[in-house]
Amino acid sequence: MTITITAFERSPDGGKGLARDTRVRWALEEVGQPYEVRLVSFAEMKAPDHLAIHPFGQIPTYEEGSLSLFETGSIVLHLAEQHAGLLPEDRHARARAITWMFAALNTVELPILELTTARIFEVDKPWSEERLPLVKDRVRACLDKLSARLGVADWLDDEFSAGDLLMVSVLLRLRMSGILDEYQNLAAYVARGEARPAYLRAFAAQFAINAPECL
Ligand code: GTB
Repeated sequence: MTITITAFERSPDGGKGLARDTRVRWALEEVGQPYEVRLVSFAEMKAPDHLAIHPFGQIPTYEEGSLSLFETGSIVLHLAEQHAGLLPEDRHARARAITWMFAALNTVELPILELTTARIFEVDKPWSEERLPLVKDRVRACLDKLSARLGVADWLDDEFSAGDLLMVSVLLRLRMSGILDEYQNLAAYVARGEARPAYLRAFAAQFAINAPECL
């Protein structure tokens, strides 16, 4: 059955792979599933046809036959449950990998999103200069613990899993801030994720659509 996902007609990040369709593309590549992409404009995202699939009018979405999904975490979990390659067979190891998926999206991504808001959308506010260091410290408080847990391991729980896929994707958003480079093991962890052939294919596919035209 054909899998169709949605992505920005043109991502505001100019092909850096930070929009969340890259996470779904990466998961699809890891499990070896071919897929099609329906590109949507901001206006199309808010129109009834798209809202019927995504109640909040966002990307990515996932369609496969009569199944429609939204929420990146749910889409990645669905793929990981349907196909080998992203979740271990062992029951406990599988539950731990799913726990890391939630940790990535519910614990680590929250302060990182707050930092993005502070750096980009609040930068012209009179209180921005005072607030930014506080927000950065909240990110560091989280990364201190993640870094301590990862230690010298390659992945969060032995084998690469959907937990790593989401955690690496979330940490990638920090690169521009320079904070990731304060943590040698996390920077190496992200680089390890980015070096996976499945990530490279996913990145290239979104880049082909979003790269600035001058390149
Ligand atoms: N919780 C949802 C999920 O995980 O799927 C969140 C989905 C979401 O935020 N989608 C964004 C969206 O559709 C795109 S990824 N935004 C349009 C809207 O809300 O109207 C977020 C994103 C956007 C832009 C960049 N960028 O330019 O760097 C990076 C990430």
